Amino acid sequence: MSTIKAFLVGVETHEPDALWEVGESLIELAELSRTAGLEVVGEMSQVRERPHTKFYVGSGKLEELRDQIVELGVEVLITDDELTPSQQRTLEMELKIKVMDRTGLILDIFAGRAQTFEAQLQVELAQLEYLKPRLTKMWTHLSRLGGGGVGTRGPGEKQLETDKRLLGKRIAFLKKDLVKVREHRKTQRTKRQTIPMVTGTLVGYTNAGKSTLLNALTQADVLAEDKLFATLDPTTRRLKLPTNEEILLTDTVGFIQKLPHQLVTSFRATLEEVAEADFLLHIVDISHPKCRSMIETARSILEEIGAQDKPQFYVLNKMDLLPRDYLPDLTSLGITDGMFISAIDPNSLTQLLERITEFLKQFHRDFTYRIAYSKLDVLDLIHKKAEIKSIEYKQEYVEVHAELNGIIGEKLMGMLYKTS
Ligand SMILES: Nc1nc2c(ncn2[C@@H]2O[C@H](COP(=O)(O)OP(=O)(O)OP(=O)(O)O)[C@@H](O)[C@H]2O)c(=O)[nH]1
Ligand SMILES: [Mg+2]
Repeated sequence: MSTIKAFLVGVETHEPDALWEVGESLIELAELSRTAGLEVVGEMSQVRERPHTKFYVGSGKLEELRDQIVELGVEVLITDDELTPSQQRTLEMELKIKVMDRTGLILDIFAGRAQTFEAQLQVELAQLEYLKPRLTKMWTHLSRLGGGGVGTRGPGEKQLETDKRLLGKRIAFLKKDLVKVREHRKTQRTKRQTIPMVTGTLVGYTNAGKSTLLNALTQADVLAEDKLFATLDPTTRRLKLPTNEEILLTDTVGFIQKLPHQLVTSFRATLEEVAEADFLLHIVDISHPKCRSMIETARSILEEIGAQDKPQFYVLNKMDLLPRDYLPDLTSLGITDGMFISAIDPNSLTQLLERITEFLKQFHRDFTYRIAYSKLDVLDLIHKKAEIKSIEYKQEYVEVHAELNGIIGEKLMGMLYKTS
């Protein structure tokens, strides 16, 4: 099978506190390209104050690019930043090959990965939103390539009107469908919550090992592989802690720098699950040279979805790949609660469970319940969820002093005094 030859190009701007240098960002772009099935044959970068408004790179670099494209037989050029529709069109006209940007590439990977109906709708919506402003340009572009006059209302122009209308219709249709799917999921989630449980979400940079960890902890059967964005759809599994308490853990889509805003918008519902969890397990590939930037990127995405203040426990994964006797300093990474593990080492998993239990204990509180004899089912739940300090059987009710997670404690209280 012959693969498509891709050439990568990036621009380094002089932002004072940039997290990613262009070289590192291009390494990641190469991984994304391979994930999308492309063969990377070369790359080039340029330091500029900002990307060139017409060509993304300067005109001198453009000439170099032209030479490289011929020499290496490049079929597609991929830029490390999102291009404006007109930059993309101009580059295609100048270089006479297909030009894609980082956003288009990520959308492509997502499209190939979406498994559930909801994820498929979300990806298609993001793709169409991305395409919408480009459609106009595409047609003028094509009519120009075909030698047709620009500015006259030729067949291309009419076609464009039709396509734009169809696109608008499809977008509206997808949005409606998504509302329905989400309502259904919300009902499912509420159902799940009838037995109160603490919920945690695995978050972190793509390829950090989130799915591997969920699989190892809960024998879930989630696809984990050495590719970016292996997971798109959230998966929730029960996890039993050493105290016998059961919690719910959700694995979800990974983060990346320059995450396309179209995806953040259309995946908002998936990301909201992150925001609704009681706590986060932030997974980091600690063996990665850019782990510090990955942590910062994940933090800023968490902020964007309003989850920055959730209690967070850091799981510093892949310690087996670190040099012997070397552990990075956690305080310099801004981490207070965290632990080094290797998701492929069962011993470190046992220790991790103990640490998670300990971490969750900080949210424990003392509760006093007075339980009418007609509500003994709640007493049953308290037995399962709490450490019982004392229990007294009085004439009218059972009085229980117990220590348990504050969120669960409140939920149980609600069940007890619900009038219906
Ligand atoms: N050496 C080593 N490899 C690991 C460890 N944990 C995960 N991996 C590997 O890292 C790769 C990525 O793991 P995943 O679990 O798919 O990562 P993820 O965070 O779910 O990634 P996305 O779904 O893409 O966001 C896989 O090839 C795993 O086998 C570890 O502790 N040590
Ligand atoms: Mg995954």
